[in-house]
Amino acid sequence: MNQELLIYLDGQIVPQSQAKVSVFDHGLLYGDGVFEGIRFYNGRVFRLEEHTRRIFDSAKSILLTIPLTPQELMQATVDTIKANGLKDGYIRTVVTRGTGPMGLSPYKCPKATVFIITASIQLYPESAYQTGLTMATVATRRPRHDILPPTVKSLNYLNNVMAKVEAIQAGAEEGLMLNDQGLVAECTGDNVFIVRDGAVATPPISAGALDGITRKVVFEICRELGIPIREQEMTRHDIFVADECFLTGTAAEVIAAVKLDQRIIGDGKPGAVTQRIITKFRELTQTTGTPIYS
Ligand code: PXG
Repeated sequence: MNQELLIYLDGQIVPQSQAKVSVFDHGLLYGDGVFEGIRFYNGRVFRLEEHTRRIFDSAKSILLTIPLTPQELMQATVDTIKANGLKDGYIRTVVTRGTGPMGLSPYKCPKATVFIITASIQLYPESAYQTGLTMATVATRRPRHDILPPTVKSLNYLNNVMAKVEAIQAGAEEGLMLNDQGLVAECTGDNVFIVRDGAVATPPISAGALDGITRKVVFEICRELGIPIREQEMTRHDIFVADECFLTGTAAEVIAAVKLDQRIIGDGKPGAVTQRIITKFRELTQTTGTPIYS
């Protein structure tokens, strides 16, 4: 029998079967809320401060008050992992607008709902890291900043979900998303990078990418390894003709992408620069982060 997970819900740690939110919660009724996906490795939460900062930034952008300080939210996160006795896994922190009457107005929702799920995570099989992923460009575009800001990690993920559906229907593992200009923005839940002539490039946030935490870590790694890295506007063509391509995200970590729309990228295998970055990334995840059991 599966042991019940313990969940943080509005200040208490409760068994999964009791972790319920109202059908009147505006997070459910309108997708009105924000979230984070975080990982912990080897007893340490990876980049907890950065994820916490980002959820507070997302909340500020949508005028949502998180009823905890950043410090309290970080403590609640660590406490939830501890309660479950986990060493490696995934965290989903969600802050919704809370319960209120029908109607869009958030001003009638007196208090945000906060919950934190910590669970073990099904990784991509190691073989996916050895062979790389295939991608298809999807018809669904990343929304403009004046439509649904792609920088806000909100509960409104239908754009990404539909893009993922298209990618799967096209027989690919990931969907490449363009912005309204036809420039590369990102994938459905990952940032995208290319390598050409030894230099790494990724689209700017303004192109419709989430300001990914893993993306930031890759900038740090490249600077440390002396690999040139820059933000650059990018078209599908730039990916077709790249020497290497890789994706970054909390769930996917750093993973090569070897095909886009039936064009083989480079020699069709994870490239040397990608491999160096993956090695360094794994070292960081295993040795740095906020200790859970100290
Ligand atoms: N772009 C989008 C649209 C994302 O949702 C990333 C890029 C990568 O950002 P980070 O900060 O994780 O490097 C994300 C992150 C899931 C899941 O359950 C999705 C994400 C993170 C964790 C889990 O599919 N998205």
